[in-house]
Amino acid sequence: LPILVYFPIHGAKVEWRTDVAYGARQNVKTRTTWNAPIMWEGMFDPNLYDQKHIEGESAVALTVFAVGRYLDAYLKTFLVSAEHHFMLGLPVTYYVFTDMPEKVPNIMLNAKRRLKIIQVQKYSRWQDISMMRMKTISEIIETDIRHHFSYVFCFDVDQEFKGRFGSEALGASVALLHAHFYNLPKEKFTYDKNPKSKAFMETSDYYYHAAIFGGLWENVKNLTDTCYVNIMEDKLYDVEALWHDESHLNLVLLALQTKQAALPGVLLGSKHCPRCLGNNNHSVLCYEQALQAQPGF
Ligand code: 2GW
Ligand code: MN
Repeated sequence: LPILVYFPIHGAKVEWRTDVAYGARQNVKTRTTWNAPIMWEGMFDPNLYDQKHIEGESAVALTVFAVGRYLDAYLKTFLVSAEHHFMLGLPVTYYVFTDMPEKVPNIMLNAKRRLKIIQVQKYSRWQDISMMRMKTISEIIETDIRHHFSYVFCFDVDQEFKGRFGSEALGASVALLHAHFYNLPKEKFTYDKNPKSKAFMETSDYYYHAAIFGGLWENVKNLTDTCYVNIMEDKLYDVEALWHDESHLNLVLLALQTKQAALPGVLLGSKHCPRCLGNNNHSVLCYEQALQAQPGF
């Protein structure tokens, strides 16, 4: 399976073992056209990465949401399998977001690993449960993660680790090629195609799966901020991207790839905004106020 694409930005360097890659498999793209490494199963030497990151004590935060029935259905399997496969040997803290903190299972954790439970509301629409993760992740990076960790990875809970997911994934910005689309022609990619949505895009090189993304906290903060602002901007106009947060993620990764990412904290603004009416005060507060008026949110 395709694993991860790193976006080498901010001058980050990733060591690369092409000898292993070419020995193991032929005809596999290991670089994007903008020169980001594409990491495939079996093409790297885990010891090289582990040596560097265990010595450097690279600390990793993992965010996962288990709201409503997803808690009983998936959380235990996710966490137990992560303890077998995710960043073994490194300090890891799981940030579990749920509406039912008392129901989070008790898991035996390896040394240097912790679990924090944070209560969140349960949005009535599942699309909002999924999309509003962007806001919550941005907030927890700001208030907590950035003070303790260099890296943060954000996961869907309906997943089980079946093999190593280790320090080779510690790139500056990391995204996952969608397993369903990685071998399909671009025309099949399900980007948002509604010009009214902030997630609208025509074409790109890959279709990314929002079930896993991560990197240095600064980059994940920028990414989640931008997605959140675009999601809220859509709400003001009463549109929703085809695949929700995943559509927004794909747009932001395209922007990153072409170095046109919206800067952190830059709000797109709207002269139609009911709060500021285009008087240059447009901020996240506008969205909060507008949303209170939306039924069912
Ligand atoms: C989601 C859909 C339908 C009903 C319930 C939920 C739900 C999601 C829920 O009741 N509780 C909950 O905690 N979630 C969280 O949102 C959970 O962490 C879950 O993994 C995540 C995304 O929902 P999920 O896994 O059902 O969506 P997928 O697997 O169809 O995923 C892709 O598309 C989504 C947007 O439609 C997201 O972008 C997701 O990241 C993608 O993998
Ligand atoms: Mn999922």
